[in-house]
Amino acid sequence: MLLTDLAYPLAWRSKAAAMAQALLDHESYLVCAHVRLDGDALSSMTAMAHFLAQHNKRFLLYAPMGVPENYEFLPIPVPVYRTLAALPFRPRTLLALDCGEPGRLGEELRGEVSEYSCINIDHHHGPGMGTIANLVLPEASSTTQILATIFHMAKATLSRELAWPWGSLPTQAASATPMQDPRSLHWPPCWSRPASPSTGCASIWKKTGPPPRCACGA
Ligand SMILES: [Mn+2]
Repeated sequence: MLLTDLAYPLAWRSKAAAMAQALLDHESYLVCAHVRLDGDALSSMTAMAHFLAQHNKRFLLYAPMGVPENYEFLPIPVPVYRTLAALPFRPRTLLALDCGEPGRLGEELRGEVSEYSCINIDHHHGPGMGTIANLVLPEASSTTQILATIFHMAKATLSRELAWPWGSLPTQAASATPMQDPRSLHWPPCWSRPASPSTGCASIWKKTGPPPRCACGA
């Protein structure tokens, strides 16, 4: 068995490839997860933001309760909108991550969920709520593990921004190893410095503009 067989389980690959194609087939996304973001939900949203930016998709991140205080040190690459009333454009497709039922999306989005077509990627038990694509794998340790397989099948550029620290956050949080403070590494996206085209952040900036403050604290 190869290490890649563990990281990207063979049993998931055809489904993940179909999901990758579904993500490429649509153009504008409202990316969300369950309310009260945990490490997996926030990691999934952030990694997905980088993936969608790599593929020149329009997208917005939405979390009605915002980013929890204990994750505020993480550099989020784009603004996180807390109300649907303030969105700069109307996305066509809901991309629900780490959440398989409308009841966990928060009251505001739950009330509008029927107005969107929905792509759902989740590891919780249940049928999922995807109407145009649905990938629910309860055997997965996290939604980020499913995303890693999807991105692998999509031949996504596994950039530093996409892979770290979000992809490893749930694993590190569950281990006894203290997580390194990302602020000590000083890598983009840091909003206080010009974005380099090589970081991939510049393409995100073009879509949504930088957030109002530097997420890394610099
Ligand atoms: Mn979760």
